[in-house]
Amino acid sequence: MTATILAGGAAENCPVFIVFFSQSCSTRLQFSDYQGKQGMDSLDQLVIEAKKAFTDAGDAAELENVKARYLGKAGVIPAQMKSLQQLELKERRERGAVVNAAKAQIEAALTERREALAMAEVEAKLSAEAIDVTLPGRGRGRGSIHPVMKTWERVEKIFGSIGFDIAEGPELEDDWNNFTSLNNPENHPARSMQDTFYVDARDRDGKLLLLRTHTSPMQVRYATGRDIPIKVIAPGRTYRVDSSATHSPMFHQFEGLWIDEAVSFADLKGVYLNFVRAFFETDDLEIRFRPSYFPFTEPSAEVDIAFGSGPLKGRWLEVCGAGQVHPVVLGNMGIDPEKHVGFAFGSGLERLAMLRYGIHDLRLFFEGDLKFLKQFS
Ligand code: 2NL
Repeated sequence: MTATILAGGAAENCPVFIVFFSQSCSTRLQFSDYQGKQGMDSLDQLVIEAKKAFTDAGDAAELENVKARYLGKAGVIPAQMKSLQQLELKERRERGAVVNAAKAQIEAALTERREALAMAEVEAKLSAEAIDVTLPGRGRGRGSIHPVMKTWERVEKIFGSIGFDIAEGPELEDDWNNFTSLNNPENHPARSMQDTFYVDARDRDGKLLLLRTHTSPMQVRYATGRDIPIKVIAPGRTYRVDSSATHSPMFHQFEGLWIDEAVSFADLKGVYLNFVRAFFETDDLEIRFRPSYFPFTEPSAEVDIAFGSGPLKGRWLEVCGAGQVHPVVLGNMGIDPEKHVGFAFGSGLERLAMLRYGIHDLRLFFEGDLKFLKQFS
């Protein structure tokens, strides 16, 4: 317990030292301290000291504690009052008046301090809650179209401009539309659980439903029972059990299908070259076909492009798989392969977006990072 001298008689006519024992309010001031010859002086001293103690109280709770020392039942003023009983009537009157005056002064100081603290509290609250009405609003921020969706829209616009219709279809597919109609053998690895997301539900043949692994089923659905010519593109989400720096389990493709009486590879080349030139906004671009294999086309090709300028200048970039629609597939769509021919192709929308915007990491498309996305607003 520390003893603190709160008020001391620096002047020689003021011999009273008042000692407080710290905080806990166990402080006891002996009323005799304020008695005797220097009665008047020591009561004046008491008032000064009480005023200082009130001023030092930092909040309302502390102030009430301090008040108890002076005005509380066991406080100095009631003790002084009690001591009056020992005095003669005349002296008691005089002394009583002095004690009452001191009490009134202490009470006034207490009231003043209470009001000051209350005011300070209100002011602190007001400034803490202050609203700067001149600050600009936070706003809601403006969204923007995802680069893959921008690419999707661009593809639809370009093919729309040369007379292609746009097919739609479900992402949850059945075996026929996703695999069997497209001449995928029963034991083809694409059908395995390792490559395809199967769903715990079956179609009418008892076969498991699946998340479509390519956009072809939209074209199968579109072409089946439709009059020739057929000229359509099918953009959409596709799913494969694959996740790495270069593969996402969900990605986007678009496919094209053109069936008529005499549609050739030359038409395929013309259509695709027109598309890439429009898409990349340059005619300084070459295209080449390499032999390939798909179960749904025969013959099949990979399509590469090469820019004549820019950062990718001169590099052959694979952008598309294509081919003449397999006669079995035409038959499965209800089209007579003896009368009609045509081509189909498919490209990845992420791949095209990466080439167009110079994006080097596929994962950026799926992370939702605003720093990335805002660049396309
Ligand atoms: C690729 C390869 C291709 C097709 C998709 C197709 C659709 C029907 C009939 C025949 Cl309905 N073929 N689509 C044909 C060849 C290739 O895509 O690598 N895509 C990213």
